[in-house]
Amino acid sequence: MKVASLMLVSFCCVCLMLVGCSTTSSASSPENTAMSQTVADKDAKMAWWREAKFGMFIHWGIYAVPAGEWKGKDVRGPGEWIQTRGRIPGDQYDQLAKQFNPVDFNADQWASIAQAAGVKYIVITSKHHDGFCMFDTHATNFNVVAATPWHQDPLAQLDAACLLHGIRFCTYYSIMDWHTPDQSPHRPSSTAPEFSPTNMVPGKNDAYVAYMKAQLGELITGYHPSLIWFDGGWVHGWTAADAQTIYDYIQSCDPSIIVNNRLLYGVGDYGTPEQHIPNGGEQGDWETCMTINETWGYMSRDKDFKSAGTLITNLIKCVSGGGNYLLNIGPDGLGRIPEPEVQRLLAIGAWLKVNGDAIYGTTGSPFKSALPFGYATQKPGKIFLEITDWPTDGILRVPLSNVVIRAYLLTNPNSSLQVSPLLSTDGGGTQLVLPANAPDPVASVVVLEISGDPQPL
Ligand code: JFZ
Repeated sequence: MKVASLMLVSFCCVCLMLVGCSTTSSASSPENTAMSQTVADKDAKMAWWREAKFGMFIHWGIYAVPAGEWKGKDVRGPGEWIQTRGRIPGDQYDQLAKQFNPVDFNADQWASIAQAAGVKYIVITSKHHDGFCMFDTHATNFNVVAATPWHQDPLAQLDAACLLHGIRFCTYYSIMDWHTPDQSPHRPSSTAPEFSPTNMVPGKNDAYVAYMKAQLGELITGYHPSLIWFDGGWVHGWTAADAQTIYDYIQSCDPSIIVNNRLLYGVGDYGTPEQHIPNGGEQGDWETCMTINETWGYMSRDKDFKSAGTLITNLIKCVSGGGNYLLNIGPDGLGRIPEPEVQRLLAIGAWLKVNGDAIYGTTGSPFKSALPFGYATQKPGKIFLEITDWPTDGILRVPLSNVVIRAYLLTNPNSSLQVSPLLSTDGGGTQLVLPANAPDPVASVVVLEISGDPQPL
């Protein structure tokens, strides 16, 4: 991993010399880009991400300071939306930067928690809709190094810590920007503006795209993200040409960078269902992003945390549907990951430590429909059954016609389970005899070794 990342760095530098990740380079046409990425190119680019299955989203910015409250009142909506939902004028919102002093931030601790949770990549906000930049950028002073008393670059520190902990560093970037002069608020007002959805100021698309390129160039060369997660593309006047220009620019800097689909207009590498897990998955590559409580950015009053069991089941459901799970955390204004979030992450990690073989590097369920007892994933020659409803009669009926070479519990690989084919009068398939008690209270994994491709009934 370290070697790979270092190679990536040197590769990026070489590429910079050759292609010049330059803000002035003109974009190639959309047709060129679409054709220049072959299926094989895309498979190679997506390989690590398809194996990773589990990522950690981090929403962190100066909105963590008000934490969902403005002038003593609760502001509805997620914490990172407080500026528009609270109708906070820019000159007042900007003052939050002066209060952002996260003295408890510890990049190594965050990366250790991510590693213990079993995530393979993190995606952290470099700039959210408020326009505040959480990295050292020369394109605006509205950034964490220049505008806060803290004067540190958390993304640089996390990038380095992720490398040490074997985790891919990736970054989120919002197209909508409530701070740039190139976009105007939905309802401008000096006392109670409503920002979202913004409008591109007529004639300013090129200027804003140049600003984005400048910042993305800084991020790519300085922090070498494996993936860029765009968002907030619902700006009136954001065009397909703008989206394609940004995608092409990123590819020109480093063609190994994965881009999600929220540049909009069908540009990008994978789908991003939000806050739900599509039943049976989606076509192509996809990743469900989800909050661990109700908010993305820290909100002190939001104590509505999903249980560890729900989160583990969600991860299994995503992977069984062929997708990834990107689980969000919202660190507070002092740089602390809230304790209930840490507990849940560690619980998922403990489950993955035992059962990770059924998750990482697998593909989705081979079965034609949902299984009554839980979920399934597969690797060549193996089917993993993640059993969330342990059968009370001790018999697991699997709609599979393959000869099962051997079946065992992942917790006990040396002891085989009794397997017998079911009579066609019983619906056919295979039945397994399970121990009376489930090894895991949330999901226990049975492994079926099979020959040939799965033959689901
Ligand atoms: C967006 C952001 O507005 C939000 O703050 C957070 O960053 C989240 C990950 O993404 O929220 C969205 C984006 C898209 C939809 C809904 C909320 N959508 O497509 O329904």
